[in-house]
Amino acid sequence: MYTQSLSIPDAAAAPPAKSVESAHLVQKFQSRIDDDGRIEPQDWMPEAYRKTLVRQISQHAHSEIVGMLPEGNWISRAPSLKAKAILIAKVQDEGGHGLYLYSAAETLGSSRDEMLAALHSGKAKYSSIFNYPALNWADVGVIGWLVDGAAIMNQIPLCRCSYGPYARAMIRVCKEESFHQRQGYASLLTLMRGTQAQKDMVQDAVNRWWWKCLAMFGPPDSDSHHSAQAMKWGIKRISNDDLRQKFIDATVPQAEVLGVKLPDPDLKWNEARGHYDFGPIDWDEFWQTVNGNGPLNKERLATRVRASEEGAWVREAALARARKQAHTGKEAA
Ligand code: FAQ
Repeated sequence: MYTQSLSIPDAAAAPPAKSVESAHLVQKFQSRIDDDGRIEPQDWMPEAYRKTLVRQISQHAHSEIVGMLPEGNWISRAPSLKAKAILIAKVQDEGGHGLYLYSAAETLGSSRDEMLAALHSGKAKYSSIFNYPALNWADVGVIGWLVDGAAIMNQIPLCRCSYGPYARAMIRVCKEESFHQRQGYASLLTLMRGTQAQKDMVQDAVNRWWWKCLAMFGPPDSDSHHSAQAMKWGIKRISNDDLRQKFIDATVPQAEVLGVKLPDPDLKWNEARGHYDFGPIDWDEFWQTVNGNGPLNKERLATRVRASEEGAWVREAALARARKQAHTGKEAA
């Protein structure tokens, strides 16, 4: 259902992998990447490259749609009509990002049904960050400022990813994420000009989200088992640790303008390195969350499964209509 995948031979019909992945094809493929060219859906690619992309793009798509939940929860409680309209648009954009990304992954021969089944069964991952609760209105601003801010930092290099459909999808996603980050920051600026209780609310939200945002970039380079190959294939352009550092360096001055304190006693400018030093990240907590044991993993997944079940009739109706239109079209021709 819904697949837009191009005609890619299935595994049974394809010749044995070793003969297909001849040294010549591999070399041609790698040279194109080394020359900063793009790989398109109809091009030959190693099976491992295809699998890596399906894994990363589908995880990314799942993150976008699960990522709608923490802020979506606040739409009915937004403090003004304007704030509500902005939040609806923002959450809707995240759903759109999921759509572009599932479509990009489908060009690699994976159907959306397969990818969603992997999400619903708990087999597929999505970003750790969305397993934490948005407790008050300041959390919504902090998600925009820090979570979208971290997402952009990670995603801008993906606009130059070697796989064409993913790279092109990321260009539009990044433009929209940039608006998301600004609206979050603007909302926090408003709160920081308000009462002491509002300022405290912002500080509390920053305290709870800061470290989780740093972990979004993935494990340290030394523990990142996919990074080396993904860099060679031009999927990743900047490593997890380097992106994390870029995010910290960019965010510290923004926190100063806002008037909040980032909750890290070790955070200080290192003149020799030309970067901010920062304290240790709790990787045990990160892996607990990635492996399904974060505060809201079960709730988030249950909400997605329920939404899918409750929306089944819409998908069936859309398919029935498409079939009817195709049939009517044939008769008219
Ligand atoms: N959460 O070897 P690496 C957003 C897993 S979008 C969960 O370093 P890789 C927009 C990783 O999958 C946010 N799992 O892996 C928004 C792998 O496990 P596997 C999502 C994580 O792929 C904002 C294992 O750890 N963005 O926020 C995480 O080279 C606001 C080893 O790691 C993307 O997905 C994590 N944080 O690098 C929406 C961007 N980190 O698969 C709503 C695209 C790592 O072997 C509201 N993805 N893991 O079982 C990427 O750039 C990469 O996949 C990384 C991980 C950087 C996430």
